[in-house]
Amino acid sequence: MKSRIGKQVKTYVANILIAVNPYYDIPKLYGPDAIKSYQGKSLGTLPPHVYAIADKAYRDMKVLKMSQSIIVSGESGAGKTENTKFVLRYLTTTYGSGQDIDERIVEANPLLEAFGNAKTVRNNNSSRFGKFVEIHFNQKNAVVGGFVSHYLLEKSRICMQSNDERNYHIFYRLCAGASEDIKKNLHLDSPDSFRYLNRGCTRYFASKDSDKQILQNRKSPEHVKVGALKDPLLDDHGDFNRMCVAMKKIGLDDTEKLDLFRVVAGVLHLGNIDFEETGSSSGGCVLKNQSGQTLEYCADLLGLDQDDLRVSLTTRVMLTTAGGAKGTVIKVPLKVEQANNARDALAKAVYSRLFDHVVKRVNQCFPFDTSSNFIGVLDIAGFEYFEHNSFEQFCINYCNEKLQQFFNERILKEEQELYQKEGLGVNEVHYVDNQDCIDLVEAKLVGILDILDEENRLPQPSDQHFTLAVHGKHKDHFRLTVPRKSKLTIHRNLRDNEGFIVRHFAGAVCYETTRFVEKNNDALHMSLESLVCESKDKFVRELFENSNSTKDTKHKSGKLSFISVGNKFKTQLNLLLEKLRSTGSSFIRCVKPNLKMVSHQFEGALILSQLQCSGMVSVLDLMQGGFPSRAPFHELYNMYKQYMPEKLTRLNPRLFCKALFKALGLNDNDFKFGLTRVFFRPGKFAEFDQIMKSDPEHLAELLKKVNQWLV
Ligand code: AOV
Ligand code: MG
Repeated sequence: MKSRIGKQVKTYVANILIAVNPYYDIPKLYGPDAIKSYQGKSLGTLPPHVYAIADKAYRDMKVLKMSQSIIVSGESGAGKTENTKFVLRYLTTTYGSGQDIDERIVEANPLLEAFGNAKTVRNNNSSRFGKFVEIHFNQKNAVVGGFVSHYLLEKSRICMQSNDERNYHIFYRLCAGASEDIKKNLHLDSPDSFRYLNRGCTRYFASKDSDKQILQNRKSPEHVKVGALKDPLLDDHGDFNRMCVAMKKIGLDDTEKLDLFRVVAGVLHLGNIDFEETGSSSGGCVLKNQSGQTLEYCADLLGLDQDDLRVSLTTRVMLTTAGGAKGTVIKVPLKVEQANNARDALAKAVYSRLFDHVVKRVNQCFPFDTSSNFIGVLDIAGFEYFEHNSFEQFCINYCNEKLQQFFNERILKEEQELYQKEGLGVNEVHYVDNQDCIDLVEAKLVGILDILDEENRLPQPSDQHFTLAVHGKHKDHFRLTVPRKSKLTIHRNLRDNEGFIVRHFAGAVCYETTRFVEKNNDALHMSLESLVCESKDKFVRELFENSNSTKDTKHKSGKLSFISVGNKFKTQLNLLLEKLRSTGSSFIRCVKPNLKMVSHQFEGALILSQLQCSGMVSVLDLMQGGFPSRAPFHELYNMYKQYMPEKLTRLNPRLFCKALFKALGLNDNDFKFGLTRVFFRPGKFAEFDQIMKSDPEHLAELLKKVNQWLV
């Protein structure tokens, strides 16, 4: 595999593109000239490139009259999102209709990233949600519109970030870039003054070499004024302006923009509300004195009544059945910790609804009435495991398990079945079927997701009880073990009721189940729900409209209502896979060259493990003896029929191809004839294609040869 970083950052394994993140801009590699040069070229004619994959998807769509998907995968920081954007830009530039829509599909990204991306220790612009972007084409195969589906925004980040990580970009950008006017109206100050922003990011000192290098590489050092919580690697001020330009381009007017900003600011102020014990016998809590102003700001920005907000945060409404008075509403005071949780739950609900709205709004800017086919690009986080793994990792890895199965199906299973059907006599390659692992997670009743839902519906659900239920139902499951027994992963001293280990295709991961129950529930408790649903602010109210539709209807004795996050994701994921299975597919495997996020450093072991995790090793095994490109005889026949001497057209397509190949003097090892099509060794189809596509005179010459050979 060629991978000299900086010179050659991509290679193919069969038709799968492996793209190494160069960690520096290579304008020539992606510029307009590059875009032009890949148009209409077969895979392999030019150096490996995302554009080549995009063009192949387009040509497949056109020729096969079938929608296509491009699955971009890899670990955090490997380049999925950047490559996704290159694909979108390529397709809209090359096959657009020359209207606004083309640009909008590209310009939607800065807005989505502002609300859904954040700085993590692995990537300064890490996507904290998954997306599937479809570009739709009309009968003439020109772009008519787009559609974005999103998956699982990471909600925990809204209230809490790990060390050296940040909240979503929009918060800092708004504080850094908004006009004085807006800042005044939204009562915004430095990010330092907000709880939701000042608990993750350590104050910045450019100590790490990698950071220094990145700093040096930045074009303008002027934004590197280090203020509190201002990350010198990120240009919040400039990014704010770029985001506003993008908003304008996709058609958001000032009112809509301010709606978004108002809610973002509302969430920030909400986070600053603090509680303290009342000291009275009822055991409840009240707002701390200094939170009065904050409460006012927050209520004001979200269109809520101050007193209602205060009461909803510090008490919970319960329906009581006591004393025979069925259905009496009582208010139960909350403890400080419970009030903190209520506040955070509200913040998460508001922000995630806001994100849903942003995606919905984005979709309105490239609408289409009818479409013949689409090309979808999937950019979703790859397999991950950290020191602590929670519900988020569990969902992501479950998703990757499903995608891996799809990859195996498409690349390994279908490929081998085809070889067999066509009688090629290629050695079989074995791979591990991971259906058992998928079942472990999603099977009805006994799967981990259903066990978790079951727990959520109990009167007093607990993470420990759930964990024991998982172990109880899967005692001897090959894929599941208790943390105690296992030497599979490094983990902290977890007890059996505190976690479980799943053996994924890519490795074993120990999940800590604290907060699984809470994270699996998307519902707000009743008082908060009705509070926001009755907001005086139309925009806020609309964010929460229809939110009752998917909820558990049971509302027994004030029990928390329940919307399952896990099962919603499962449903979404199965729909996505159904869609993927109905399309032709291409794969881009992104690779992260080093952990320091710097250019020109290539860590072999790190890269090898990524290739192993993504199942590339089995693919390499297969392709070593395999034939990744193929063309049906009749297609070749039809393609060249018009140039053929009379005598040749009477031949059947298979014989014609034989004659043609002989005449071309192709090496026998480079191709193989199956029953219905000819198969090529990697790269050889492109060579063949180039000969055939060269000038007609040359072709005529060749065909004369074919004729001679026949005589
Ligand atoms: P990811 O999408 O795979 O991570 P990104 O696409 O955000 O990773 O890439 C991370 C960073 O690497 C980008 O911000 C760029 O600085 C750099 N980069 C990636 N690809 C290229 C390229 N082709 N040319 C130049 N720089 C590049 V995550 O969303 O965290 O899973 O969650
Ligand atoms: Mg990303």
